[in-house]
Amino acid sequence: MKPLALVLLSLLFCLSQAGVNKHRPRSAAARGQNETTNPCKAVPLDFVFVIDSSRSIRPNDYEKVKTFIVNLIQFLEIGPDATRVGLLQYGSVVQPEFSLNTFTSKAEVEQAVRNMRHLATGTMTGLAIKYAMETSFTEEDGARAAHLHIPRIAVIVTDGRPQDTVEQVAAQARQAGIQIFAIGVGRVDMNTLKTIGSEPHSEHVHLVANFSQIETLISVFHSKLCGGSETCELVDHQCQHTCVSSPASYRCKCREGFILNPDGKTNHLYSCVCRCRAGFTLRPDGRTCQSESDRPPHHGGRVLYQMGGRRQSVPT
Ligand SMILES: *[C@@H]1O[C@H](CO)[C@@H](O)[C@H](O)[C@H]1NC(C)=O
Ligand SMILES: CC(=O)N[C@H]1CO[C@H](CO)[C@@H](O)[C@@H]1O
Repeated sequence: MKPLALVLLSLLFCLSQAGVNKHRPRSAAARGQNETTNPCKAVPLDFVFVIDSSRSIRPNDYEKVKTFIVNLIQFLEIGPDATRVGLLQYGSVVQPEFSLNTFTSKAEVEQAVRNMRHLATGTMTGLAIKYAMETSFTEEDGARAAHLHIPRIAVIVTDGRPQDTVEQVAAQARQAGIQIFAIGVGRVDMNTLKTIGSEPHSEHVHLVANFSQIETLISVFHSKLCGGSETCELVDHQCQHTCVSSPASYRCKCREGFILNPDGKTNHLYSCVCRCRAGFTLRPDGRTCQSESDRPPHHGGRVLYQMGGRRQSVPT
């Protein structure tokens, strides 16, 4: 299909760009200048970092996490009408550092990240996800209204086993429309990461050997958030047939012969129903049309009218 081919092409383009960057490393500042002005197609996001600040992280590793965050935000366009960034860290408790509406510029966010202090306590990952879902992604805390379809993204960085349960709360957060990237560093259990991250896991769940390796994920986020990505890929769009991206939003489209169900969602999906010709009405199943004048046949066979009122006999 054409749109898919386009997406794949732009993804390839972005990946090859990331490859070029790897071979010619530049300073973060130079990268920031280029990537904010140049290749990143700026889809606005509500973007919250959830950072493990437990005791097991050594001080210089904690600095590497900060560097990772600072490098990642370089290719986001940050502003009240563009991408908003929030951050919380967690140990035994959740410590919100700044909300989606705290800062209006990249420089401010960067400064706040550099000023973060290591908590060096426990690993209450479930509690942190709960906080993100119930507080960080609310309109009071600066998230934009759900009907605007601004992608809600949480990036969780953790180095260890949670001391609480994460499975249920993470599922709730994903169901609430938060796309979760789970990044594990070191001896993290891959299955735990998978219970946190969104599907497909190949894109959302990443495990690296140590904190030096976390930088390798920058190119993954670059290709995900820039260039090739469109709103439909960044949100859980819930279209039954096709999702069509527009800047900062999307609409659902139905295949030929179908229209969007005027009643809205059924089973959490923007469902598509058969488009009936004049003189035909939709049957309750949503997939067949029925002539307004026709009476049921007397002998054998039910008569159905499908796909725009074309007549089709089905043997009984
Ligand atoms: C981090 O992991 C990589 C890949 O396994 C390894 O080559 C590197 O030496 C490690 N770095 C540190 C500081 O342990
Ligand atoms: C397109 C663009 O902004 N290119 C710039 C990338 O960064 C280098 C080094 O800072 C500049 O010389 C380019 O003009």
